[in-house]
Amino acid sequence: MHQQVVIIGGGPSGTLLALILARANIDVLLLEKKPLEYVLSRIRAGVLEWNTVEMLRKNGVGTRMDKEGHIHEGTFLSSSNKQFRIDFKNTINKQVMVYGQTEVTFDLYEELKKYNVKIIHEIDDVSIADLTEKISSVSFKDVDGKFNSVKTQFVIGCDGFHGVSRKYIPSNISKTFEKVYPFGWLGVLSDTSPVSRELIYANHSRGFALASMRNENLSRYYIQVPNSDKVENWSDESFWDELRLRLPTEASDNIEIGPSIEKSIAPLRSFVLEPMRFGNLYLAGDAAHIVPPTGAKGLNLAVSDIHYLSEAIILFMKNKDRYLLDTYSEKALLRVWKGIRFSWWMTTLMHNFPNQDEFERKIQLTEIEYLSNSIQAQQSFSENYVGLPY
Ligand code: RFL
Ligand code: PHB
Repeated sequence: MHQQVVIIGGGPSGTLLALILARANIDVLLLEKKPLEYVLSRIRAGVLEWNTVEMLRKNGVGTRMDKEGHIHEGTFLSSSNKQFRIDFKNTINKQVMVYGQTEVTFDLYEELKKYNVKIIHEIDDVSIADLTEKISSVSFKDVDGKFNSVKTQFVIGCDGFHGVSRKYIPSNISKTFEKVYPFGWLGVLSDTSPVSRELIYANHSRGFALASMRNENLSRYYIQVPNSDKVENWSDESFWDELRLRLPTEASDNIEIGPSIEKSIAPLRSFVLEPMRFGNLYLAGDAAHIVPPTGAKGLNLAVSDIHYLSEAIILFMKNKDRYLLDTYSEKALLRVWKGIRFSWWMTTLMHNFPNQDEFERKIQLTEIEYLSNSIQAQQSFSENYVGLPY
């Protein structure tokens, strides 16, 4: 088998790239480890930067998002049970879209059907060879246990943080940067109406909490928990009790509670691998970098990688011009690091750190108070949250 491009991983970055390339008449094979139903049931991100919205629209996957998604012109932050609002529209005349990653992924898979893109699910044991030759090869085991090998000009690693493709960037030419935070997020999805019309990021001495949503009848909440905690330790009742304590009073007084339909713990980590390319292998999204979810940047950084990478592959296929391919890693990383910085800053600002001393706590509260009163600080927050330009 021969393909112009083989993409490993069918999450948002892999499917978006497959769609953009297919629309440019480039021959793509998409390999995904999990069954489609599993991929489509993962509950993840909820906030899309405006650049992400435009990328989806431009590639024919904006219709349902524009109908069912919700535009937010601001967000609430709180500390010590008092909330204030940062207005994206007033500060920088921009906005974000609240539309679940689950929905984005569904729309991408639906659209891919129109372009006859070859997608193979439930593959395993992927290995890559000949990355510095003109033609490379990708081998994998299919669902029937049969081994396959595909020759290709481009291998794209979109297989997330636990994927295999990152390991093919040799350690003598690469460097990793990592920060593991001493807490995780316990997330709950519930068929209840959201407590607030916009998100609330709450700093509280008991730990961080986030009130988010998917639509009028579906809420998504998170609370900070220690890394050692387990989902089994949290009944629905204990989750709601803890959430109520951490959210600002005007929200917690009105919260609607109900049974959880999903409950999981995600660890928090910042991670970057440099460079994002070796020979014919290019990495994009979580395969190359991870952010803590506090700034809502992960999915959005995956989309900006795909913006740069798709332009580079299309330019090469059209004109044999390698310039954008050769500068992809550098260009993508410049934006990635800004997302890494913002999500680290927001995580540090909003969470309760074990062993945090009184001085550090005072600084944290002072920074939140500064943010609540300074239009300049709010402009900088908005600019980063809504998404820096490509
Ligand atoms: P994904 O989504 O992890 O997809 C990778 C795909 O590769 C497959 N795979 C393999 N396939 C073939 N062979 C192998 N060896 C493979 N190994 C893995 C996997 O099955 C999977 O289908 O990476 P991608 O596409 O780069 O997308 C990244 C985003 O999913 C991620 O950054 C976001 O979900 C992060 N994130 C958020 N991002 C935002 O922009 N806004 C948010 O509000 C936001 N909230 C969140 C989040 C992530 C969270 N968790 C669970 C970590 C909230 C949470 C709680
Ligand atoms: C979510 O709705 O899942 C969500 C929203 C904002 C974040 C992280 C997660 O910063």
